Amino acid sequence: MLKLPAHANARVATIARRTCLLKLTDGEQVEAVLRGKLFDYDGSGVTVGDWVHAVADNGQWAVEEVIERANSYLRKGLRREKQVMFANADRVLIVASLAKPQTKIAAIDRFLVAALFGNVKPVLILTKSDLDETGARVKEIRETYDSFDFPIYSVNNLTGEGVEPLHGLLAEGISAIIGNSGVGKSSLTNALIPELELRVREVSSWSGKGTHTTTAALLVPFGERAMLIDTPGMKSFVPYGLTRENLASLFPDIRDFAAQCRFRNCKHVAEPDCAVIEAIEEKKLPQSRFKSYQRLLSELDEAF
Ligand SMILES: Nc1nc2c(ncn2[C@@H]2O[C@H](COP(=O)(O)OP(=O)(O)O)[C@@H](O)[C@H]2O)c(=O)[nH]1
Ligand SMILES: [Mg+2]
Ligand SMILES: [Zn+2]
Repeated sequence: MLKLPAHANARVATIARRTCLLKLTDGEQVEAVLRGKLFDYDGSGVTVGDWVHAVADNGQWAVEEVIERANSYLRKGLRREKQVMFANADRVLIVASLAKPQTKIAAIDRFLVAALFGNVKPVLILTKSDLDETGARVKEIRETYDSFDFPIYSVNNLTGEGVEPLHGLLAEGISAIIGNSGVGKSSLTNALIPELELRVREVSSWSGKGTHTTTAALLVPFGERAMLIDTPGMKSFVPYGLTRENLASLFPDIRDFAAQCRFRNCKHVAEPDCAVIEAIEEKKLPQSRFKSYQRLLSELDEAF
């Protein structure tokens, strides 16, 4: 669990431009303005989950300082800009559906790369287990991430089957939920925390008050010591901050084989004694993982 930094007295629950909703450490929720110097904090502004130091002057709260982030979850915006979706989460639940729609390994890998890049612990949640009757897809996904040590859960949100073990995981700290639209994120949160819908509405109704409807994430408390960060729905996700150099370290399974290639600068295409190609042929490395890696590599900005 991430600790409360010294002199932080509030956490950002949601944000709409220059105002945000703060959750004070005493539990109270207040609206606060941001000081101008914070509009561009860390290249993209203050985000949900940020610990801040806020002061009240004549009943008007203002955020004076953002405390250095312990971790952050980044995506690339449409103009290739950095977007910090949330910060300081104890874990990110990557939600993927087994069928209707079947989430591709490539999509899971994108969310996973962002988690590894930002130092947020990933948890994989496979929904719609009822639609994977033979269990073939669950098996395939478990095998794909065999060399990783993150937990994988499979759930049926409609009956609640498989949801129970998640309660223990979410009981403490901050859990963020991420995943493409339609995979069952809302259904999962409803199954997990029935009162959450109302809480989310309370927070989002605040952000709706502004002239600009927010697309920011929402942080909502539940239980005794836990909070959930609900992220807005999205069709596609592009991780931010990837370079030719760091991408390999974000695919540790591939990197381990690549270290054994004959050539140091092996591209794993047609070089002799390529340990990566060998590993794929021997089914020690899933082809899908290598495809994800190559796809992300091909998407890197020319500037890098
Ligand atoms: N069969 C089945 N359908 C599900 C399950 N979870 C969600 N759904 C359905 O999938 C659709 C999208 O779910 P929703 O929670 O809105 O997805 P979100 O966009 O990620 O929030 C809805 O029609 C849900 O009823 C599940 O475990 N099994
Ligand atoms: Mg939803
Ligand atoms: Zn190679």
